[in-house]
Amino acid sequence: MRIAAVGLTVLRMPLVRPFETSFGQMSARELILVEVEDASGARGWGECVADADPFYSSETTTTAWHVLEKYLVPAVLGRSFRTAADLPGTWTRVRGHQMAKAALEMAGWDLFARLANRPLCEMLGATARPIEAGVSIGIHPSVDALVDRVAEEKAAGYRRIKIKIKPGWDVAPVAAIRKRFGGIPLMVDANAAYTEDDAARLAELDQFNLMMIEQPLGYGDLVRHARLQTKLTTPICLDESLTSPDEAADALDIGACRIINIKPGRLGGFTSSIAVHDLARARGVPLWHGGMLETGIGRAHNLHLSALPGFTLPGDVAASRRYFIPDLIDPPIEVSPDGTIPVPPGPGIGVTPVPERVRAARTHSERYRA
Ligand code: OSB
Ligand code: MG
Repeated sequence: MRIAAVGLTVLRMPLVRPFETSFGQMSARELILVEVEDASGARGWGECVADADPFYSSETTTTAWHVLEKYLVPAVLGRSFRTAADLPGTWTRVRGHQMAKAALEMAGWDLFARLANRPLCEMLGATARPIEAGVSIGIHPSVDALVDRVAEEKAAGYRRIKIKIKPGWDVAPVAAIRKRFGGIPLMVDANAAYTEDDAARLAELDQFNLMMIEQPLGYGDLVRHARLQTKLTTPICLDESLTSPDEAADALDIGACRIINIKPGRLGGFTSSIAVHDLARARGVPLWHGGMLETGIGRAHNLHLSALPGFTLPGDVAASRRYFIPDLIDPPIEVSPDGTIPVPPGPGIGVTPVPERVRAARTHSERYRA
């Protein structure tokens, strides 16, 4: 495939309800939609998961735009590729900026799979299968409101509940959920809100038999996570800390985590995500697919990657309507009553953005030609 043009569009989409984590509250999602076009006019799409603010990671929509426009898009424009796996080789000089890199690589994968007339999951080495879906529930104003929300999500069929925690919102909400719903598959995500001094507090969570605690400590704290894991029976899962296959290998080598969350945006794309997948699978480490409040475009990408066999735990791959009504795609991603989501069938990611909805959400747009 020869990349003849790349389009970048900044979109701002209101969230159905605010989403609160230890790093703050979000009421809208800002994102960059990436479109790559080959000489025949075929197109592929990707979604950059960097947010307006550098709170989950250091990247923002603005930094991603800068790096895409100045470095990544020029690296691929006018060039021919045998496979989308060769795109990252053109930008090895660019350090960091994983989300910007991932968005362009993933758009390239969609185009590559469409040109081959095959579903993306097959190009990634997977076979389509129903994907087990879990939900991520934000911090709520009260424990009662949270418990009501868990009841709704359970009724929708989701196979695992994750709640966001932070100091002062941890043991009480978990205890309330266990009391009301018994031994449901339950986990917590701290988004780096604790320090090693909180080890005793975190160990109080051990009594609740959680599947895991996600990213309790800072993003650079691999050694501290390893020390913390020796004090907890609950497995630690890393999210923010792992931005490359080497970091994932280091984390496993030193015992900083027992479970890994894969997000292609955080890891710099599918090629790097597959490397982490293969590493974790070879070592018998459970994996699941994380989420970044994606629209249907990013969500479809995530479902295709989730079909790889190493994804053994339910992922944050929920229905579009939990975040956006309407979604960018039509029909939206829906969850089945059994708590699974089908991989969208058809060539590529299997879905395309609805042009009027892109126009309605667009704040800025550019097109670059070879
Ligand atoms: O830590 O997994 C996270 C959303 C935005 C940023 C970080 C995270 C999240 C979520 C939501 O937990 C996952 C989703 O449902 O998309
Ligand atoms: Mg997380």
